[in-house]
Amino acid sequence: MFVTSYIALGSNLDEPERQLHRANTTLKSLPGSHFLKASHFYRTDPVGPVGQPDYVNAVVAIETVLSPIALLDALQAIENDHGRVRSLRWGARALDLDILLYGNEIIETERLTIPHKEMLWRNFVLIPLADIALDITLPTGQSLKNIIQDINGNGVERLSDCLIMEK
Ligand code: A4P
Ligand code: MG
Repeated sequence: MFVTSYIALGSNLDEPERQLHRANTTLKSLPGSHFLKASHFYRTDPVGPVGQPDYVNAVVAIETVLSPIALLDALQAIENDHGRVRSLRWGARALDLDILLYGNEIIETERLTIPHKEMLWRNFVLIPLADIALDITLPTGQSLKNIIQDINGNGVERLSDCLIMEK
């Protein structure tokens, strides 16, 4: 059975916009999955260690038959393919792919926390998510419309002019 999942993309190294375009292309051929929508791209102020470059962030929606762990494995393989080196927590990276939501599931395991643990207070996640999923309700029962009302857009600047809508 297909489950809709939202994936956050972030990059602040090695031409971030190109990293995100390339990641979108790869996500379009993810096994057992259909690519549904992609948000605009946003230039965002870095959160975490100071002195790192600005990020480019986006969110995509897919539907997939992959289990949450199989999806995480596939996303980490894509990150590795983009030359991602895991070092400092929240440090600079060529590509970060986080699973924000997986259907209506709440998951708390060693390798996975879904909904993503930081998503509710990160404007660089919520603003692109709202581009493509403004009407969703989170597994916690909160509507994205309500959550987004309390979010300011400081440090988040839209880069691209057109949404990529597929299917
Ligand atoms: N993990 C648990 N839950 C998930 C999930 N829902 N999706 C585990 C993906 N992974 C999940 O992640 C560490 C481990 O988290 C994984 O092995 C997986 O089992 P990681 O990507 O290797 O390390 P990380 O990204 O450095 O850590 P973390 O805590 O995931 O960082 P974040 O939250 O991704 O933050 N500022 C701006 N403006 N834009 C950004 O995109 N991103 C970060 C990274 C910091 N500052 C930023 C941005
Ligand atoms: Mg991550």
